[in-house]
Amino acid sequence: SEKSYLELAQKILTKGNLKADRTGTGTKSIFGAQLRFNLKDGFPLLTTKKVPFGLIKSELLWFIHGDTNIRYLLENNNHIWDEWAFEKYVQSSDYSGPEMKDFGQRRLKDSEFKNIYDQEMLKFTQKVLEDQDFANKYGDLGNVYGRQWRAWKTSKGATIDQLHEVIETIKHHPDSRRMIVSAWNPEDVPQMALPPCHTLYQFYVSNGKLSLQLYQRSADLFLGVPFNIASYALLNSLIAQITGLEVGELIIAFGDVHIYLNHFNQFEEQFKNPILPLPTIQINPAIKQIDEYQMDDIELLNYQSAKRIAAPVAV
Ligand code: THF
Repeated sequence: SEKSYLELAQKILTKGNLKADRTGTGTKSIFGAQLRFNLKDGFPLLTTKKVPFGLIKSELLWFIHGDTNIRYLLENNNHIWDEWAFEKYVQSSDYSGPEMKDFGQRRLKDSEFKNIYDQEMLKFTQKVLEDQDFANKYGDLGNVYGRQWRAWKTSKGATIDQLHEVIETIKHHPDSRRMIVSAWNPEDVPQMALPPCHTLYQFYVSNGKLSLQLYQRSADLFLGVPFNIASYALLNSLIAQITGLEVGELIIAFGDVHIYLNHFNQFEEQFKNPILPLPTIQINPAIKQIDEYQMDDIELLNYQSAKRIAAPVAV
């Protein structure tokens, strides 16, 4: 529930271990925690701050379609993966603009640099939208979620569509204990800019209800986790509909669950806001195949929330 999410945040702020991290920002963290959401209670979008559901929807459809190129996200005004593509571009020999080394940290500390960075980023995203060859080369994030879910490469040169296979198993062998999709591919990890944070998920069917448990190895509690909760709740609902099941529970098991040092004030602000009744989602009942879902087929209803609370993302 949202209450347990906020309690987890309190616990990390008071008892978490201070740790340096890859991004140079610094975090407080604990290792191992679990959140449970009964999806019958409503759609688990946080209400103590506004969470942009449209971005969650387009990101999830991007994964489901097996797409790994940020162009689709940009077409839907979704910029949450821009930095990871931009980083590849500025490190390449095709980039000849101003020095962008360490842009994730520098844009927070140096406003003059931030202006230059924003201009270069705008040029980059426009080029991805306008130039298909450039998009193919620099918009693609490689072997990220969409690839591993829909086209996992085997040692024999074939591919495995894990998402399709798991849906077939839910339909035909719902008691199976092997309904797993893994995004963690040890062969690919060394070459990846960002190895998958939501690593592996499993389905469970009982009493006509579909439940999903996710293992998340690394969790940015303020920015990422609200997205991840809503994203996997939505995935579970989309699959429940095409398999003729009701929704059950969403469970997230965390590995390193952390709060970045520059998100502490945001949490203090969020704690003051009351928890409001949950929204619901409405899915086009005509859709019977996972690949058919498009943006218009999914609608969020009755979302009440506090205001958005802005926070910098660590790259
Ligand atoms: N890296 C870090 N440091 N945290 C993450 O949560 C994260 N992700 C993905 C990949 N790397 C990550 C990207 N997901 C936002 C939300 C999710 C992201 C990245 C960024 C974000 O900034 N959300 C803002 C709104 C942004 C906007 O309006 O454009 C918010 O207020 O929620 C975890 O999967």
